[in-house]
This record gives sequence, C-alpha cells and structure tokens, in this order.
Amino acid sequence: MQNFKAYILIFLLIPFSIFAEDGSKLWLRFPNAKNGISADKIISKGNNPTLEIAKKELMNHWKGQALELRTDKSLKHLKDGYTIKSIQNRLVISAEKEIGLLYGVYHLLRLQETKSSTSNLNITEKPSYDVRILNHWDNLDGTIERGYAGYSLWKWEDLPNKISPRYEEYARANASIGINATVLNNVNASPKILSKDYLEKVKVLADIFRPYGIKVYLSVNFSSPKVLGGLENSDPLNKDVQKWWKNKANEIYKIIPDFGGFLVKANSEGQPGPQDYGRTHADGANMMGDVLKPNGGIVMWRAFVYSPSKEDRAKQAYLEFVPLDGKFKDNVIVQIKNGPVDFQPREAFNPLFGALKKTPEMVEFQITQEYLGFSNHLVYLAPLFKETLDSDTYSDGKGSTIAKITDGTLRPAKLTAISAVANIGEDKNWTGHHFAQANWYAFGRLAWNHSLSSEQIADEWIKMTFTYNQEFVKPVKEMMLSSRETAVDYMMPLGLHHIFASGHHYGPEPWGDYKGGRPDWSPVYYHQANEKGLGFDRTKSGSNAVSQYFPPLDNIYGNIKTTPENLILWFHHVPWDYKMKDGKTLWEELSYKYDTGVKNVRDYQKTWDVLQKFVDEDRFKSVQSRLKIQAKDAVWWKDACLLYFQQFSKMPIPYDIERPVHELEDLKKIKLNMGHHN
Ligand code: GCV
Repeated sequence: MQNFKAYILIFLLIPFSIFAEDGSKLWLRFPNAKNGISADKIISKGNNPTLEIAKKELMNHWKGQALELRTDKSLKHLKDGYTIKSIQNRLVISAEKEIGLLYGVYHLLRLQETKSSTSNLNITEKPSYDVRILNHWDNLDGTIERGYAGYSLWKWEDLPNKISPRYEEYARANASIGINATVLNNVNASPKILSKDYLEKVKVLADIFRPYGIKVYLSVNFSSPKVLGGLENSDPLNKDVQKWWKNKANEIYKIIPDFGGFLVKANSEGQPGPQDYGRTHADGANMMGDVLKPNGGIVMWRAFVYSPSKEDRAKQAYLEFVPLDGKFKDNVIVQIKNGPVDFQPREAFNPLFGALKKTPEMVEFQITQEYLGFSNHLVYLAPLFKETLDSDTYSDGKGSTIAKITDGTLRPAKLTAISAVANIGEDKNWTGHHFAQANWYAFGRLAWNHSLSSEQIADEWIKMTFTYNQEFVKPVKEMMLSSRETAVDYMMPLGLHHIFASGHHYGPEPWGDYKGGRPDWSPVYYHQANEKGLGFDRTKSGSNAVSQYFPPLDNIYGNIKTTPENLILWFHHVPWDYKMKDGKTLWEELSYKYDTGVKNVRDYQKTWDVLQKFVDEDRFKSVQSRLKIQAKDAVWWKDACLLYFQQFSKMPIPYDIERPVHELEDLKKIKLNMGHHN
C-alpha cells in the first residue's frame, strides 16, 4: 500500500510536459487549454465559414474575457489586418474582412500562450506584404525536390476523393501565422498539373484552404501548350498558344474562382521558356499576365536564370532582367532569390533588388535547408531572412532596404509579395527536425511583419512549441539565434560559397572539379583556391560583379579593405597571409572560423542535454540525435575544408585548435546518396 501511494505521488509530480509529443501540433499545442469560452461570450454577426473557424478557435482555446468580432468596412486600409481593443469588459477585434478577424484571434491566442498581457489592449496590425506565399517543390509522384521531411503532403493519387485531415491542419497552421497563399507544385513543373484531372484535385485543396484565407497558385511548365495541348509550339507570340492559355485560365477559374495565379521557372536549368522561340522573359510573362488578368490572377516570374556562359553566374540574372525593366504587365511580379547564386549559407544580397525601378520585385527565400544541413542541422533562419530584408541597396539613396523596395514603401506597387520554398513533408512533425518548424513559423511572421526581430520570433515560437519556462527559453533562444552563424562557420565562412558536393548539396566537396561539365557547377569555380590565395574576384580586375551594386556599395565591395569580412571571399581573391582586422592571417582566420563552428555545435549538445527535464522524451531524443549528426558533420566540414585548402596555403593549422581526425583522401571517397529526388 505504501508503495502504491508513492507511485501515485510520483505520477502526480511528473510535469505534464514530459509526456511524449510527436510535434504534429506545431506551435498550436495549447498544452494547458481545456476548453475556451462559451459561445454566448462571443458576439458576432453573420455566419461566414472563416468566422466560424475564428469562433471555434476561441471556444476551444481562449480562456480570457468575452469578445466581440466585428467586420468594419472603414478598416480597408489595414488590408488583411485588424485591431484588437479592450473596451470596458470585453475585447473587440475589428477587421475589414473575416480573415482579418481570424488573424486577430490567432494574435490573441499567441498572447495567451506566450503569457503576454491581454489586458488594456490597443493593437493595430497591417501585413507588410499582400501575398505571403509558400512555394512547394512537390512533384506529382509524391517526391519533393530538396524536401527532407518525407514525401509530399499532397496525396495526388487519392485526390479528389480521399481527403487527408492534414490538408486542413496545414491550412490552419498557415493561417495562424498569416500565410495566405501556396504554390502546390515544383517550379520544375510537370505539364500534367494543368490537365483536367489534376485541376479537379487542386480544386479540392483550394476549397479546404479557402476558409483559412489561403489561395492556391500553380507552377506551370512553359511548354504546356505543346506537351499537353498538342500544339505545334509554345511560342508566346503564337495566337494559338495565347488562346490555349486563355482557355486554360478560364477552365481553372470556372472551378477555382479565387485561383491566385502562376509561378514560372523559364529558361533556367533546362526548363523551357520564351527564349526557346527567340522571345524575352517579358514576352512570356506578359502573355500569361494577360490571360490571368480578367480574373485578378498574377504571374510570379522567377529571375533564377543562368546560362552556361563564361559570365560570372552571380551576374546573370541582373544582366537578363535589367534591360526588361518597364516591359512587364502590371500583374507580373519578378521573383528573386535572396542571393545571386543559390540559397547559400551566406551570400551578398542579389543586386537585382532595387535595380528594377518600374517592375514589382519579390523575394524568394528557402525554408527547406538544401544548403544548410537538410533536416539534420539545427539552423534557425530568421537571422538570414532579416539580413536580406534589412540590406541597404542604396537604389533610391541611403535606407533603400530590400524590405522597403519589396513592400511598396519605395516603389508604389499595386501588388506586394514575399515567398519561400517550404520545408513541409508528410513527416508527423511536418518538417523532419523539430526546430525546422521554427523556420516555417519565422517566414510567416516576417511576411506579416518584417520589422519583427529574430529574437522575438524565436521567443514566441519556443514558448508555444515547448514551454514558457525561462530556464528553457533563454538558452534555447541563444542557441537558435547563433545557429545560422555557426552553420556558416563550419561550412562556408568569410563569404565562401557553393563548395558542396554536387547533387545532394549536403556535405563538403571543395575539391569538386567536374571537368567536361559546366564550370559553374563545380566548387573549384567558386572558391578559386590556388597558391596565392582564396576567393572569387568580383572586383573590376575580376568579374566586376561589384559594378551591379549601387554606389557606394560598388566601391565598398570593390575594395578589400572596406568589404565586410563576412563576405570577403565572395568579392575578392585574398592572399593567404592577408592581415584580417583582428591581426590574424586569412588562413588563420579561416581555421578559427571552422573551429568555432564545431565548438558551437558541441555547446548546443550540452545546452540541449541540460534541458532534458523540460522536454517530453520523444522530442528530446529526436533533437539530441540530430545534434549528434550535426556535430559529426561540422567536424567533417572543418577537416575537409582545412585539409583541402591547406594544400594551397601550405601553412600549419593553428596549434591551439583541435587537430583533424580524418584523412583528406578518405573524405574524398565519401559518396552520399541522399535527399535529391529528381
Ligand atoms: C527547383 C537550385 C536547386 C534546384 C532547384 C533550383 C531552382 O539549383 O538545386 O533543385 O530546382 O535551384 O530554384 O529552380
């Protein structure tokens, strides 16, 4: 009997949080919620489906005051935004549209779940961007290009009849952070997506997402008229081709009246495009813009183009698109990756931002960690997103940040948008790594309000996803906030880029030299290591990519002394014995950076282990085991890069850092077969 009592006591003392959790609830866990307020405490008019969801969320989770949900046409200037005000003994959420009310409800729930005050509220929110969109690189066969959380969430074979409950959960998660748009399929698009059968499937998803304020968009293959429609060609100036697209657009709008529009990767990495017919990107984009316009659709035309020419790859998008400025229709927006190469751990910002003066521009980020350790490495991406958005392009004088160029502040825009490649798959926890959920969350929050800090976003996410106990929040936040720089340090410090193994982009391959293939797919093209030094000369004496930046940046980046050291090897070929600002030589600095990266990951392991008591076992172990992989990978990166570059620097690895544990020759033999499904 005594023992039995003791068991009961122990059971009661076990904190709730240590019970297993699979991460499927994301940041919408509501661990302490039983039931929310009763229906009679919510005043609202009408019975729109979005409003019903808002009320349901309150009844399930809101434990505070009575509320009024009020639509108010005079709030049009807030777009999807809302106000929340404490008025006497109740809270009033007002918005022009029901979706604004739903966003307001999620705002309140966030305050409650992060233990923030919910009294005397006087909040006004307006989104930074009109279109806040996820790009899924999901193929119709269920694989995902650069997806690391299992197969696709979209079960195309089962649709339109069988409907996974996750479709609605996905919509709800997105709505809770303000995401209002999604491109369902890979930019390397199969023409089949526009077939009647597939459009019926797309319609089902669009219907599920609609009450959550999410519009569906599709990536389209430029050759669709020829491949799907059997036309002779897909020339955008061919009348039959134009007619084909027009009919297709009408067919779509008939079943999906609020269809968002097309995303197009054209004449890029082997995809078809208008240049196949001697036409320009503007010709192609405008043709599609024309057919979508009557129904309010838009075209997001990607600027990720680079041909197998001798020209520095980092310069090519600018060279192709600047001459087309002013030639695009007003429902076309040019979608530009944050950097001019390809989602590297750190890049200089893309010089196209600000260079198009008469054409709306939007950023494309990558949430999926193609170049950041897949779903094995803990890398919190808000600092990367912020670094881009806060970059000053000087296009319209000082203060012309990418945020201000793309959000309509500097360029009056009919339409503003921001996008990111999703990291979502069919894994129970959606993103593979539990901490990768934070990157989905961070993108949504920044798309809503790009002035939020990385710290605030991390703080919210940790509290809602794990616990608001400060003993947990503080160290985890520090780990998250430093994690992107840590990854840069152990992979590609000081502006190094694209020294990944080809194909999978996971591990290091600085020795990669694919003779016979395109030079700009080889790591040696990017780091240019030789006896003299390291780095890509993009100054006047090199590729002159610096000339694509507005003054004074062209001079700042063009001069080795004024280039920020975190980009020095991006812009310069730097001698091995070059003296860095802290007095170390380049070689020493590089060595210490790699070492710091490794040490930091080891610290993350310690940080995490100490926190075991705050986390349920499943999530604790899952993160712990991934940190082990990350630590091993960091050593792999450090050894591979230092041993390889040492062949050129011929200098000793500083004696106070840990010695390599691998042989270069062994590392060269590693062949991974992972992650890349296409
Ligand atoms: C969708 C990089 C990736 C490709 C991707 C491409 C793109 O090259 O490695 O997988 O293709 O970018 O963004 O179009």
